Amino acid sequence: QIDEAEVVAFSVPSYACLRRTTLDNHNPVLTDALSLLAENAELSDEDGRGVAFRRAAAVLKALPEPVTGVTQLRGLPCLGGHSLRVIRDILENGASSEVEFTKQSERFKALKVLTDIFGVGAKTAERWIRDGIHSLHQLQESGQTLNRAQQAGLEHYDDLKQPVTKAEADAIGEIVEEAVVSVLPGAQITLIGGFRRGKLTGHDVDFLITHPEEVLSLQGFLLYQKTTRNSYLEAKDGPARPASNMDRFERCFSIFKLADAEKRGTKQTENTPEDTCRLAAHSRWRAVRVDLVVSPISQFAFALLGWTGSKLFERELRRWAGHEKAMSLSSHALYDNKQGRYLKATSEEEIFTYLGLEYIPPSERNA
Ligand code: 8DG
Ligand code: MN
Ligand code: MN
Repeated sequence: QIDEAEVVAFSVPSYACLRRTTLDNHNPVLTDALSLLAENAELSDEDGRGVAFRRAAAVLKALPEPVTGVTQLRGLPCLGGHSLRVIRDILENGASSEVEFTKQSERFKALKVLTDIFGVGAKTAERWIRDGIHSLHQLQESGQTLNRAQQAGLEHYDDLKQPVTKAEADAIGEIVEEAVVSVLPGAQITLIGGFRRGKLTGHDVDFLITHPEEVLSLQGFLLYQKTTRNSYLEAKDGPARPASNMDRFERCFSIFKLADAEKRGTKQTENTPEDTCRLAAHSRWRAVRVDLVVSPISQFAFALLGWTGSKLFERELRRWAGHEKAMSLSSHALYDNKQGRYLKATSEEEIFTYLGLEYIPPSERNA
């Protein structure tokens, strides 16, 4: 009964970094469906399809109101035939047969369960599935050798599946801050990732630390840690300078031991065997995924922009920089290919300006 001419036509720029995407999503059913297909593609080593579904979902997240008919989508970018078919299916039949089929499929369910283990990627899960392993129980029975990360991931599986709250993120922030400042007076620690974008829960907590001269001592708090050295060396005047102890480590993907709220005032100590056998019912702490990123002050703005996300927003920023500005953006630096030099910045705003973009605050980077 609605005249087609009256149907609201949405207009959305094709790069996610030109859009303001808040957490106020008016089309969660559609975006959840497309995100699930993206996830399935990513888990199946089809990254191209994964990105296509992520881009389509991001366009719908940017719409100012719920979509009621496919005619409203005319002229929108990033909506390929496949995504449109899924959207039409949901708008007309209430559900997408492809999404429902995928959700029910043994393969997808197994890939999900296995890659939900910290330290297990799609490749490993794929190999295990080929060996007939579809569940945690089957994995434990199989005698597969697990690396240290996977052992820790399996041990803390249930904890790590629980979303992390903002209160927990803040509690960890205080502990990390205290540890950092005790070795490095004056160091800055910033909450990044989803919490910086205003999310109320996350799958982990991400921090940016600027910048250590020493390795941080968080030993008593970490149940697992893998640090990666900073391999980035600015090659601006010829040969790379040797790495100083300033960038001793760049990232630490860890599992953090967070005491229950009522216990938090008291100092934590080394793990005891008793801790490891704690009963869930009497738990006095929980495991939380924590990512620590360390950057020297000269790279702070790039690290901040590069680790705040969302993942798609970051990807789109780099695509914009490369394709539209002939610049290379990373979480360390911005290189201008035409001028043949690095562009220095001390704030995110400056980087947006170099890129010829309007500044988008973190809360509007939820593409
Ligand atoms: P969530 O934890 O609330 O579920 O979501 P999130 O905070 O948005 O996702 P995340 O997986 O914790 O990632 C946070 C940001 O970190 C995101 O922008 C992507 C970025 N990031 C990684 N890995 C890497 C990496 O290896 N290099 C760089 N430069 N950035 C990365 O997750
Ligand atoms: Mn995160
Ligand atoms: Mn993270």
